[in-house]
Amino acid sequence: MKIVLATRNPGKIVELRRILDGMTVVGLDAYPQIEDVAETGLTFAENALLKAHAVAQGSGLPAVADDSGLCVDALNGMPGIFSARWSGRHGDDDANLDLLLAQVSDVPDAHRQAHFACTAALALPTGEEWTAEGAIHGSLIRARRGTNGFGYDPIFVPDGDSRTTAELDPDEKDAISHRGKAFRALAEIISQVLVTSP
Ligand code: ITT
Repeated sequence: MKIVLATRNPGKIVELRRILDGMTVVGLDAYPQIEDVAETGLTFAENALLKAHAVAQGSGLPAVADDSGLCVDALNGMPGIFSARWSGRHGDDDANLDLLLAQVSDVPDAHRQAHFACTAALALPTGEEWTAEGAIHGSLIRARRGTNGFGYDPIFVPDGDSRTTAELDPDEKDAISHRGKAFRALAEIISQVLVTSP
């Protein structure tokens, strides 16, 4: 049984193919007729389910989606669900990161805590749905370090490490990341659901 990855973010696609290794996953590029879904929800779970359902309906196959973001304590949890479009340009990682760094420039080192959050969603063409969540806690540095990963990785240092998530090897990031945790939990659900599906 094939599963469609309901994301157009190239950084996520690379990570999800690694984390869901062993499952037959196809990208959205195989379904050019499926249009982008407006992320109108107010939570990661609502947006992840919106994306997964749209792609399950459009493809006729089980679909998995991820809604994720960086939640900064000093900004009351923002950018949160707006992480991909924080600068006003959806998916402009550089502009989003620069704006966030400027916004927290006056925040002292002791108060720069943040976490990445992810809700992973599975939807079937029948309308059934499941979700799983993951988070990773850490703090923000003041200038980019590292070239791995994507998005805000160059300024996020996980608790217990001195490297940014952009300085971790891909496998190291997957082992502790919000996305790794959420999708490993969802993978167990996927295995059970797809085995018992007609
Ligand atoms: P899709 O909706 O097509 O999946 P998207 O990029 O719009 O792609 P989201 O709405 O879930 O996805 O936004 C996720 C944003 O959160 C992403 O663009 C980054 O800015 C940030 N983000 C999420 N996970 C991250 C990670 O592992 N490392 C760095 N930044 C991350």
